[in-house]
Amino acid sequence: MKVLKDRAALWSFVGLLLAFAATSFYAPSASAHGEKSQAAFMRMRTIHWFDLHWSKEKVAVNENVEISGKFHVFEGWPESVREPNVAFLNIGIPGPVFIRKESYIGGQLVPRSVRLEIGKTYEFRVVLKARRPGDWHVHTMMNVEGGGPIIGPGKWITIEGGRFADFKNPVTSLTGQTFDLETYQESNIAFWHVFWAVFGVAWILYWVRRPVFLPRYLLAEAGRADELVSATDRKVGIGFAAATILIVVASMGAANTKYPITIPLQAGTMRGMIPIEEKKSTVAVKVEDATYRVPGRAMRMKLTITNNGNSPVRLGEFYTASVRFLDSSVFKDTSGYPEDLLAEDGLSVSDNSPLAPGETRTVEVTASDAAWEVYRLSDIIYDPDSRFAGLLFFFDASGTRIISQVDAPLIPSFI
Ligand SMILES: [Cu+2]
Repeated sequence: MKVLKDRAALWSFVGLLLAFAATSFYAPSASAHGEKSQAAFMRMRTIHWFDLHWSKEKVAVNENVEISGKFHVFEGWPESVREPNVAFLNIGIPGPVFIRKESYIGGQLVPRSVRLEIGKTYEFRVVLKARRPGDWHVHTMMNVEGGGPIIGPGKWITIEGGRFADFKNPVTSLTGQTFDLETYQESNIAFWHVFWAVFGVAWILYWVRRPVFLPRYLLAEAGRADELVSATDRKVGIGFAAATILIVVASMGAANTKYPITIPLQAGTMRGMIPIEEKKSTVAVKVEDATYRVPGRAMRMKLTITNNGNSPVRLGEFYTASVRFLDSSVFKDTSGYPEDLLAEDGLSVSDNSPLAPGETRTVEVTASDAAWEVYRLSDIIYDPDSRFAGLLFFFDASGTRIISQVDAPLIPSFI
C-alpha cells in the first residue's frame, strides 16, 4: 500500500514538473487582441475605421491621449450581426490601463449605448487618461448588441513616467465636493463588509464554542433536541436579530443624512447621433471581378473607374478590415498608423496615371502585404460568405480626397 502511495506521489510530482516546464517555456506575447480570430468577411463588411489619429504614442501616468477618427457603418451589414441599433463606442485595452475620460460621436458625449444607422459615416473622439505603466495595444472598438465586439485598428501606446499608485481621477459632483474616483468610498465599502462579516462570524462562534456535530446529533436523535438551546441562547438570538435590524435602520438613516442628494443610475440608449454630411463620390468604381490566391498574401481586383469630377484623380489607397494598402507614389501616411496594418507600398495599379474628368478606365489593382496573412484576411476561405468590402481613396493633384466604397464577391484561385 505504501509503495503504491509513494508511486502515485512520485508521478504526480513528475506530472506537475512537466506541466510547469511546458507552460514556462511557452509564453507567447499577445499582439493582436481578438480581431485576428474573427471571421474575415465580418471584419471587412461591418465597420470601416479611417482617418484615425492618435495624439501621442508615449504618455506619463495622469496624462491624456486622444484617439479620433471616422467610422463608416457598411451598407451590406452581415446577416449574422444584429443591426447596430444599440451599439457602444468602446476601447479595447487589457483592463483599465487607461481610463476613458470622454468619448464622443458626432460631437456628442456618448457614455451610453447609441443607435447607429447603417450606411452612415460618423466622426468619433475618445479621450483616455493614462493609469498603469506599460506598453499597451489600444484599439478603438464598437460593441454591437446581439452582434459582439467589432474591433478597430490597434496601436501600441506606452505609458511611462509616473507610477500606477500616483494615478488620480478627480471628479467634482453637483453637490460641490471634489473626490478621487480611484479611491472614493473605498474605506466605507471595506468597513461595512468587514463589519457584517465579523457580525456573522460572531454568531457562528457563539455556537461553535460548544461541541457542534456528534453530541448534538445524538441528543436530537434521542428526542431531546430542546435541551440543545437554552434560555440564554434564545436571548442571544433575539439580541442578534434586534441588533441587525437596529444597525440597518440607523446606518441607513445616517447614510441618507450624510448623502441627502443621490440619483439613480443614468441609463438608456441615445438616439439621433449626427452623421457626417457626405458628398456623393465623384469617382464611380465598378468591381469587375476580385480574387485572391490560396495560399497567398494578396488580393487582386479588376476595377472600372469613371471620374465624374472635374479634376484628374489617381488611386492612393485601398482599405479593408483595418489594413491600409497605399500606393506611395500617390499618398503617404503621416498619422503614425500601426505598422503591422500599414502597407506603405502595398497597392499596385496597372495604370495609375491621372484619370481625367469624364474618362473611364479599367485597371488591375493588387493589394498585397504580409498583413493580409498576419491578420488572417486570407482566412476568408473558411468563411460562409466570400464577399469583401472596403474603401478606395482617390486623390487629385491638389491632394483633395474622394472616397468610393467597393463591395463585391471575392473568389479564391488555387492554381
Ligand atoms: Cu491589440
